[in-house]
Amino acid sequence: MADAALDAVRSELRGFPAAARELSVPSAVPYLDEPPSPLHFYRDWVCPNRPCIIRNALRHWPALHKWSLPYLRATVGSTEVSVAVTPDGYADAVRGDRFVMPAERRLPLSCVLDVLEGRTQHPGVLYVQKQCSNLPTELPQLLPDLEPHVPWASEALGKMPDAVNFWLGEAAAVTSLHKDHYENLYCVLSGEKHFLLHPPTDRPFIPYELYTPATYQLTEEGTFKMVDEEAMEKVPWIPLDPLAPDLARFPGYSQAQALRCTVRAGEMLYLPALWFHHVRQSHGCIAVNFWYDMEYDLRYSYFQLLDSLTWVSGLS
Ligand SMILES: O=C(O)CCC(=O)C(=O)O
Repeated sequence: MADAALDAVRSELRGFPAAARELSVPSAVPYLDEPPSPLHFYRDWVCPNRPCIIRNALRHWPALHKWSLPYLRATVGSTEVSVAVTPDGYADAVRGDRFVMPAERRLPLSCVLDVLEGRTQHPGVLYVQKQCSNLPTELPQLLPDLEPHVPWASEALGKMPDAVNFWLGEAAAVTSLHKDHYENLYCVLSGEKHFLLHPPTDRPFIPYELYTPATYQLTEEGTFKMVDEEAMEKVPWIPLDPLAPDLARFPGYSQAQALRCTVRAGEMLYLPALWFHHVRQSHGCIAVNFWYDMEYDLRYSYFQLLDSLTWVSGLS
């Protein structure tokens, strides 16, 4: 009897993503030619938790015309920034039986630019990606080149961003599949970013496991070692690479449907809270994003329920 009930729950969970997709998930990420009004943004995109790519929203930012690797060298080349360094380009990702975080190095931005421009070599893969408002805290000289927030989004959401992040890295730097509790406005200033997305409703097909956390350490000889973070609790993370999914191990993922999109210089992706995303980029891509904390409303509670049911029913 208990087994039959559990099977019924699993079957409902497996049917749920397609039903949700039919109701409200687009088959491709739509484009807007102009930034929406606060009302339209809230009504058409935030409320239904739907992504879109907005064109012409950054046209008035000097950054769009000015930012390039030589410009960054001239303006902030001597400024020290925090740089994520990994042997294979994957920061915050599952490697073997560990969840591994990057080695963090403080380097003048010119060192990163030297690597990006092929003037010098550095062990591993470099990514300026510290997600703690590194734009205002580490590179405040760049602030006059853009707006401190996205006014129509701040008005729609009734708040200011929690973080404004600056991203600059090598083509090999990849962000593994994950989700955040932020309404994310992701702006590309130079180059392009390739997003692979899953709606939160695909959760029953997205595997999670618990991993011992570890951090890469870069040795004097330029090699990497993984050091366990003994004091940290185990981390739930997604072991699947959506670009080469191991369907023998995670057969459920074959039923998930990814949306792929490329965000080009001058475009802004609205990535709704709780959407799963995997991100790649062109070499030397420069981007800034605004993280607005999500509303912890009923949608959040329903997602938590979906997440818990997926875990306890053993679908994960
Ligand atoms: O640009 C990237 O590499 C990752 C972006 C991301 O994960 C985020 O904004 O939440």
